[in-house]
Amino acid sequence: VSAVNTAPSKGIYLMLSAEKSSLGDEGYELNIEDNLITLSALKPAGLFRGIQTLRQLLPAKIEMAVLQAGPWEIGTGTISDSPEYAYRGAMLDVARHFFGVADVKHFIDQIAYYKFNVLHLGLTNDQGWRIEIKSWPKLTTYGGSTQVGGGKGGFYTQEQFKDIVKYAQERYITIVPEIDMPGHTNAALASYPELNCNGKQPTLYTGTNVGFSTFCMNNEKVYKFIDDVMRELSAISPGPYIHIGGDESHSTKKEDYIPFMNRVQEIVAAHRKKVIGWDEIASSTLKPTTVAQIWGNVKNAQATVNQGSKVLMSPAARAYIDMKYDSTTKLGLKWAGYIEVDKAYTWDPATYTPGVTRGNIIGIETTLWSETISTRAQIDFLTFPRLPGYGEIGWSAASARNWDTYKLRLAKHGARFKAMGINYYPSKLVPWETK
Ligand code: TNX
Repeated sequence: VSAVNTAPSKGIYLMLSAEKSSLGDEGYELNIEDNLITLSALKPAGLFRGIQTLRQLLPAKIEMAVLQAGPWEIGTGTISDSPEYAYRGAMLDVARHFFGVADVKHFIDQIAYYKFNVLHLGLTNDQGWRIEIKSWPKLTTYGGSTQVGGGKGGFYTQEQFKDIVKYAQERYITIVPEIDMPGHTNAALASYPELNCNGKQPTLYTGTNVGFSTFCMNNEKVYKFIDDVMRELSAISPGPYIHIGGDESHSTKKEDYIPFMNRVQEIVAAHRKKVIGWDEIASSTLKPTTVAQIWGNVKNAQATVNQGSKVLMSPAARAYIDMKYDSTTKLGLKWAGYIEVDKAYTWDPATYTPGVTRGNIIGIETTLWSETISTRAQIDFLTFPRLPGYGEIGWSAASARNWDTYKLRLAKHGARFKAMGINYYPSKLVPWETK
C-alpha cells in the first residue's frame, strides 16, 4: 500500500472524497475498469465496507490462509452502495460458555466480512461474570470461575477487553457490552451476597434455567455497585451504548422492576452512555435515547414506540441463531422454533411487528446464546450460513431482497466458507457451489 497524490493508471486505488457525502458514513462506490479499480467513500468505514465487497467479487481462493496463484479476475462495472440500517449487529453470549479473546476476534472477522458494524457481548449472566471490575474483584475471580456444564469458565481483564475493542474498531465495529440485570445475576450474587435481599450466598450455577436470580431492589449498595460497574465499563467502552439486559426478571416484583430500570437508565446516562435493554424494559419510563431490543414481545415493541423510543429488531423466531435449523440439528435450542436458512432470511424488520414501522427501527441484530456451544467450530455451525442473510437484511433495502436469487448468491459463498475453514451447516435448501 502506498500513498499517492494523483490517481494511478492501474492497480487498486482507495480514495476518500467529500463529494461522496450522499453515500453516508459507511457507503462506498466501486468502479472496476480493465486496469484500475477505484474505491471511493466519504469515510474510512465506507472504504472498509467496500473492501469486503471487493473480496467477495474476487475468486474464493483469495480467502485461503496459504498464498494462492492468480489470475485474480474480477468483472468490470460500477457499484454504488450504502446501508439500509445504521445498526447491524451480532450478539455473542460469552457468559453461558466463555470464549477467549482469540475466538472473539475470529468472530469479529467473520461479521466484518458481511458488513456488520456492532458486536454485542453478553458479558454477565447467572453462570458467569466475564469482565474484570477492579472495585469488585470477586466478580471475576469467583463469579467467572465456571460455566454451563461446570467447566472452567474465564473472564477478560480490562486490558484484554480494550484489545478486543481496538480490534473491532480497526474493522469499524462497535462493541456493545451487556451487563444483564436485575435478573440473570446469580454469578454476581454468589460473588457478593450483600447484593441479594436475604444476604445469603447462592452457589455458582452451571445449569441453563433462567429467571431465578435478582438484585435486591431496596438496597442502596446495589446502586453503588451498578454505578461502579458502569463507571469502569464506560471507561473502556468507547461506543455510545451500554446494554443493561432487563430480560426474564421473573424473580423481581413488577413494582420494583420499573423504578429500578428508571434509575439504572439515569446511572448509565451519568456515565455519558445510552441504554439498550431487552424489550421488557418497555414497562419502565424510557429515555428518548434508550433502545429496546425486541426479541418477540409485540406489546413491548409497541409500548417502546408509543413512548417515542426506538427499537432494535431481534425477533427470536427469525434472528436467534442459537435455534436449531431443523429437528436433526444436534446443537442449539428450539423454544422459538426451528430456523432454516430461508426462515432466517425471509422477513422484513420494518413490517414484522404490527405498529412498528421503518422510522422506529435503528437496525437488526442476530443473537447467539451459548448454552449449547463451547467451541469455535460450534459457533461456526450455528452462525453459518445464516449470518450473511442478516448482513443483507441490515444492509439492503427490502425491495432488493428475494430468497430465490439470494440462495444462488449464498450458494457461491460455500466455496468461501470452505476457503476460510468455516464449519458451516450445508442446508439442503441451498444449491451449494463449493469449488
Ligand atoms: C432467552 S432472549 C434469553 C436468554 C437465553 C435465550 C436462549 C433473552 C433476552 N433471554 O437468557 O439464553 O432465550 O435462546
